[in-house]
Amino acid sequence: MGHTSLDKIKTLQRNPANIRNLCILAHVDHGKTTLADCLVASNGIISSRLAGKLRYLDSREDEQLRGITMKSSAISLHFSHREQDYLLNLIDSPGHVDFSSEVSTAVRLCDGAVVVVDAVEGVCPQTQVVLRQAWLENIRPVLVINKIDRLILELKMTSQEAYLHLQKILEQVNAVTGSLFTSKVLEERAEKERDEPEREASGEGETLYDWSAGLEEADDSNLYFSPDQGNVVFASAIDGWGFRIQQFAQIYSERMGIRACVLLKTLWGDFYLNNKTKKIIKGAQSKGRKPLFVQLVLDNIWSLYDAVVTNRDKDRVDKVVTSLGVKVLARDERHCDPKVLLSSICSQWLPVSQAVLSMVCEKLPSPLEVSAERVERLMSVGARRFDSLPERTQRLKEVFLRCSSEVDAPVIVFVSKMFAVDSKALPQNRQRPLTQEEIAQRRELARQRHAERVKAEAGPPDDHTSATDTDVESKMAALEVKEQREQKEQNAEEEQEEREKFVAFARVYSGVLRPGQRVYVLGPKYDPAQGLSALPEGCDSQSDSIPDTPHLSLCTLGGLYLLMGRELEELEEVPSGNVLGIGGLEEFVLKSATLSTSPACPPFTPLNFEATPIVRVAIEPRHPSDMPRLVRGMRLLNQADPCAEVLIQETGEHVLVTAGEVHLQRCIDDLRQRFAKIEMSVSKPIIPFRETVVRPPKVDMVNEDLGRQQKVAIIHQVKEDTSQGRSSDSGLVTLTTPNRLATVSVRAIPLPQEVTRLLDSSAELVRTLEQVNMSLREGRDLEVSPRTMEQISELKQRLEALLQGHRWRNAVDRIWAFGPRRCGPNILLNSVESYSRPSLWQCLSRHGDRPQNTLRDFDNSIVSGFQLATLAGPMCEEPLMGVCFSVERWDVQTSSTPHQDSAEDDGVSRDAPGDGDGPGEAAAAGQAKRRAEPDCYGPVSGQLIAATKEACRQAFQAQPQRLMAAMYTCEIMATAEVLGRVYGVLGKREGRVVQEEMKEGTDMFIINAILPVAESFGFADEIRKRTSGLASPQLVFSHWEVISSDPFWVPTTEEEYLHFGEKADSENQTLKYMNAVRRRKGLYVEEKIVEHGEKQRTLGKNK
Ligand SMILES: Nc1nc2c(ncn2[C@@H]2O[C@H](COP(=O)(O)OP(=O)(O)OP(=O)(O)O)[C@@H](O)[C@H]2O)c(=O)[nH]1
Ligand SMILES: [Mg+2]
Repeated sequence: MGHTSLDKIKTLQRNPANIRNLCILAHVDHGKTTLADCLVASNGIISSRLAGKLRYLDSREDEQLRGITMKSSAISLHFSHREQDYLLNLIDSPGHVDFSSEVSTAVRLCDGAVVVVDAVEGVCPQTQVVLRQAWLENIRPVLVINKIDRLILELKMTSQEAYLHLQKILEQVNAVTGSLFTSKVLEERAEKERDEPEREASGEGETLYDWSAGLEEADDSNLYFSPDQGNVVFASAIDGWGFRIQQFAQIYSERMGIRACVLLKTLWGDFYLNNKTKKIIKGAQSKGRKPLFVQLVLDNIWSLYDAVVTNRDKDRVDKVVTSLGVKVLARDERHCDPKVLLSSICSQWLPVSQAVLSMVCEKLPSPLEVSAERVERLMSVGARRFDSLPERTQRLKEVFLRCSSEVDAPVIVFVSKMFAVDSKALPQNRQRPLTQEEIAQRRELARQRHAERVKAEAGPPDDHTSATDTDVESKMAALEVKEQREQKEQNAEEEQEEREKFVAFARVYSGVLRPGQRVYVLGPKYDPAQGLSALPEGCDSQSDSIPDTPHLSLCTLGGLYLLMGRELEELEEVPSGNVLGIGGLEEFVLKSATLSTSPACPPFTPLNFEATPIVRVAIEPRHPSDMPRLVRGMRLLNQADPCAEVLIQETGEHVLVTAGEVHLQRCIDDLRQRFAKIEMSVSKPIIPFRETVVRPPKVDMVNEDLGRQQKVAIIHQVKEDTSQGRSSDSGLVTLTTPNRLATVSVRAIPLPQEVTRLLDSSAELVRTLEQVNMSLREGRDLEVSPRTMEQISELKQRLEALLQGHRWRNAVDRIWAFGPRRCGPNILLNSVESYSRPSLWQCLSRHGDRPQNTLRDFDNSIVSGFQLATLAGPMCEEPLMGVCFSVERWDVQTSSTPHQDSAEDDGVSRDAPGDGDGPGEAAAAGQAKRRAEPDCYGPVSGQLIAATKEACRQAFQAQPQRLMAAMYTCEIMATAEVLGRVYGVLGKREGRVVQEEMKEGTDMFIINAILPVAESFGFADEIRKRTSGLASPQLVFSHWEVISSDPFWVPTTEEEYLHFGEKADSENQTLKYMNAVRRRKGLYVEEKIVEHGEKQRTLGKNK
């Protein structure tokens, strides 16, 4: 097939029934880009000889160097199938975990996905993740089992073994899909039951729970991958072949005279061919016969590989070539690499592009077939219910479903990411080829000139010719001047426009998009109800100005582009159902957005990101004067990457947060070479920690029971004790505000681990709960889906179940707030006896029977103080985690005249222990002034915030403090020989092996391990080096873990003195971590650099 013309694609874009938007998903290195190459080659964009070697869609230099894809990129292909022309908008996605956010951006724009699985490695962690992502976005997957050549050449399996192996892989994939399906069905069933609670409440007798009931009813026939359904391709992308069993069913039905539909049903499965009767019979395995699939399909492929690659048997090759009717070029035949001949034969016999693309056309839905369920899910942001959206918004669902390109259809577009392109790469800036006319004009001039010269040489010129000559000369001169001018203009423009241009990666869901069109940009928090009421009736996106509406702005679209891998082509219009690039949005869209001409359109639900950005580095320019360029560069980077975050920390550092080491490297390269173009220094990765408290230990450092021993000396024993506010033994800290009007007593209690984990994983839900409460307080009812309500009540129940024991009696109802940022894994508990405030869970009770408690004045100040205290702890100003602050006393005096006499016994801590934070000092300074002017403390609320914060910090310090480290999980696949070395590297880096098992059918071991993030830098590289590239781990953030050693530990018992000596200067890992953070943040670090110099010298000599 030749290169498809742009006009052809434009025509195809208008027929949504024949458009397929699809992405290729898989675990890293399973061959997505190689497969994409084969598909691209089928359109003549690259040569089919280079398909698989070029990796055309990996257009970045570092992608080619590292051999992994780092961004998703799209290309539009044309394919003819059953006399119909199809347009395929194909998106290749990366498989490396660090870039899984790129997968999310790709999946959102598609209706279907090609899931690729390596035939040797089978289902890997990212395979599961991408299947889940496809499932969450409601897009239909088809399967390609790739790299089957490895079974033949690498694992040297027989065709029979390969068949069993392939069967197993298929089972694995289906098991993943099955579990996703089951959980969904059960969820729906639970929802249905919730919708009918009344009936059940009045139900006669007891209802028996039969959880499988929903499963039986649900239709799962289309769900699973099965070769006879036509949604599985067996392939080797690198050798260019691939097939569905349909192809073989067709061939053999003609050859053997068996109906194709019968063959189709039996080609994959436990069937064999009885040679005598020529009948297909079940039970191949029990009778020890070759299954049909082996006999009719695999054996052919195996013998081809045998003839061409293994034995290089020329006669047999010739025979095969003739029997298959393929043409082989002589140079392929003579080529020293047998793979060349192989792929030349295979790509004609069973072209992989044909198999995959026909499967895509048949099995993946067109934009017209988008399901109502998917539309509703896209349109209902967060906790909002679809049916609570305004009427006009709900009507848009029809528009979605119709995918209409009519004139009056509103435009709806979703931008899933912004990507940077060199401005020179934009079609309008590209050096365009000369048009035919221009070429003709130039040719004519050159010809004339030549003719003149010849004439001039031949004889003296007469008047006539000289006139022509000058004429031509002047024309040429004019042309040259014009060219020069153009060139100059272009250069000036280039200099000015050297910047990167952003193109939005988007899809049109309805209407027709045109360049220069004006559309609304809807931010993620835009509320259509609010927008509709704010905008006057006749006002639409074409109006010049619109009333100020929150999260809504107007913009004019720049150019529209067809995405062709590395190139962009300009388009005059893009009808509904297509994936495209949009220029001119950089000022309006940060990372993703919804565009529409109708203010009734809701913003689409945010993308599901699987990766948590965790690796952070501080960046500064080499030359301080480059700072503005760095800031601009970082802003651009933030826009260009769906997952990277840039922020300026309180300390003034410019910080870049990325998903992992590879991602970090890519971001830094981008910053250096594209966005900032300056020299800069990058700090070592900043490792995040959390601060927490634990129960006092029962044993000392040498595992002796603390109760039985006498403390020998308490020299270093928490010195601050004396300097603190009224802190009793049990850790209750009481502070009074400087104006002595309010007093709070706070105690810090460690939360049970499960509670912390639950809160950490439910942050989103807690945030929703907070929003609901906020709106209740403001007196309006937020429409929340029953599902969310159910989740909230479930959270409450689980908390109740986890918080047992007398200490936690009624604790869940007494929760005052979560923090930091109102949704973190710390709890503020109301234990003030005289204060019963409205419960956090009041949204759960029905409207009528909500208790009418009111908030005390300054309730919010306590919450704010708590938020501040949990945001940065006293150990090294990292956020807290798993701490409960129980407020046991809170008195507010209403009198506005402060009590002057008792200033001396004021309980406020004056010397806040070593953390030099603002409020403590402010309070001290305040006190000095106080006598002079009684009203100098500022608003009471502010004082109370400071006092609460300080009380929380001191209460925290009164407990045994610990750091929590972020942990990665990683799955390492390694062969038995290198297993020992993998363990060695893991051990050195304080990793723990959780599980180790052998992968069936291979000699690979799969090791599951946990590794602290702090020790992970360079881990992947080290493993790769130590195992000569055989093991390659992928690190995924997993959880937070308390580091058991106490950073403030000093020996106190006799045993400890015996073991560690008085100085106890053995290594304290936690202290090291803590001091490293403090040093980085410019906080005071208590360190003795040299102590007893002579002694150390003697030690050194003796060594
Ligand atoms: N033996 C064999 N190797 C293959 C096949 N397909 C791809 N490969 C090789 O597998 C490696 C990875 O291929 P890619 O296409 O880059 O894999 P990918 O899935 O795009 O990788 P990421 O984009 O980084 O996730 C390359 O070295 C390919 O040559 C195949 O069918 N057989
Ligand atoms: Mg790739």
